[in-house]
Amino acid sequence: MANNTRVSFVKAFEVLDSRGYPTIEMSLGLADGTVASVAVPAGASTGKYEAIESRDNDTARYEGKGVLHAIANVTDIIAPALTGLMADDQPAIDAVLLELDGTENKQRLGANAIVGTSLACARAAAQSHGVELYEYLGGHEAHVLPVPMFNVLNGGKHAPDGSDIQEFKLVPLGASTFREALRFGAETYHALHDVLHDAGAPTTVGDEGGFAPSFASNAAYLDVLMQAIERAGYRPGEQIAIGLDPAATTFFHHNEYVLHRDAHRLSTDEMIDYWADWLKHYPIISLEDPLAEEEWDGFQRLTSRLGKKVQIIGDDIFVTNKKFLQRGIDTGCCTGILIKPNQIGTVTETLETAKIAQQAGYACLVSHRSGETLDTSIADLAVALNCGQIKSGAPARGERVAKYNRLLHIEATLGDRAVFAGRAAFPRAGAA
Ligand code: 2PG
Ligand code: MG
Repeated sequence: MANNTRVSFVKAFEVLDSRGYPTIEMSLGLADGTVASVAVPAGASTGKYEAIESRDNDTARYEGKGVLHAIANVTDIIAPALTGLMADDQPAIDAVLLELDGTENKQRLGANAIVGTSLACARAAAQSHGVELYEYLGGHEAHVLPVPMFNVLNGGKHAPDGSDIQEFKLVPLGASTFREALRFGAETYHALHDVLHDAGAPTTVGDEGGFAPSFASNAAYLDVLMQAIERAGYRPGEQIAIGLDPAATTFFHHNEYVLHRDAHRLSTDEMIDYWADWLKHYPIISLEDPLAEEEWDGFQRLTSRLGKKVQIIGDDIFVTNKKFLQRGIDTGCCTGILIKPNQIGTVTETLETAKIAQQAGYACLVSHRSGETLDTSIADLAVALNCGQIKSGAPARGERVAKYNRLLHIEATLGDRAVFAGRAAFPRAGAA
């Protein structure tokens, strides 16, 4: 049948995410018989200004985290408005969603209902046109395989018994293909398991599949990471560098950074000194949310001091929102942005924010959420943007490796056209 991308139905179901909390799975049909499915992730260390996901707050079910209201919004409000529209006109679809919601932060319909619908339209349109999602979103130029950042030590809100720092990541920038980078990461993850085991530390894992031992200082986590890189036979810094996401908002209390592991309470400038010291001793190439989300002045000082040595990524401070990103660009805060579609709510807004970042010379790091599903849309998004960086947790656990495995397939499909971003993805890092 000739492709006809008019939306014929939109359905939503309540399913569980990787943490065992409810989320939305959607299926969207087109007039030509195409049916696409997507599932929506959920964060734990969420930024204050993220688009708001709809939760039922009915404490009789799932501790109030049910999504039946969001599903009713899809069935009663979104589906009737979208039926008959062309799914391959993404800007028009997303404009309808924004208008139906009518709020600044998507609180009426819920960012979970909106992002699911928006992504399902993109996926259905790609299928109907017979192209891969990355090509549909990024066009024929989409060909760069991102450097994966493997979160192999989990802490903060993702593993409360682990470090204060939420994520310690392996960045295999010295690999020559994505497939090789994945092997570097998995081998080092297993070496880290052995390092921990030999030290008598537990090898239980946190929300993103990384190990979550309890050590006496935050730097001790970097030390085992360095040992693991070497034990796996790789050269730290050259083949595998380190990325951090402290998610500093989560330990910022009453204007102080409270690091329980180190028994420290630090001012903003002392926190900046702390990171500067780590940069001297470890091959850290990427630093995300090193300060709390409202510390714009602090971010400015930190970026002017450290921004040439390491990429500074804004997650909670920017929340994939072009308004906050623009403020960061105008005032010299950060040198890159985390890109999470569910933080802003639609595909169109996500692409727009990424484009603004790229035009300003800011790096884009495409990201999963700590609560995930088997949905792999972010893998395609990273290739569509040619941005060269993705994080999807450890190279273990089904919902994490689903994205990495999807990238293996994309690399194979692109064949000779595939380029692995490698060190070139980090032009802002490594200067003296
Ligand atoms: C982050 C994310 C993903 P969460 O802070 O970058 O790792 O965590 O999804 O809990 O916000
Ligand atoms: Mg983050």
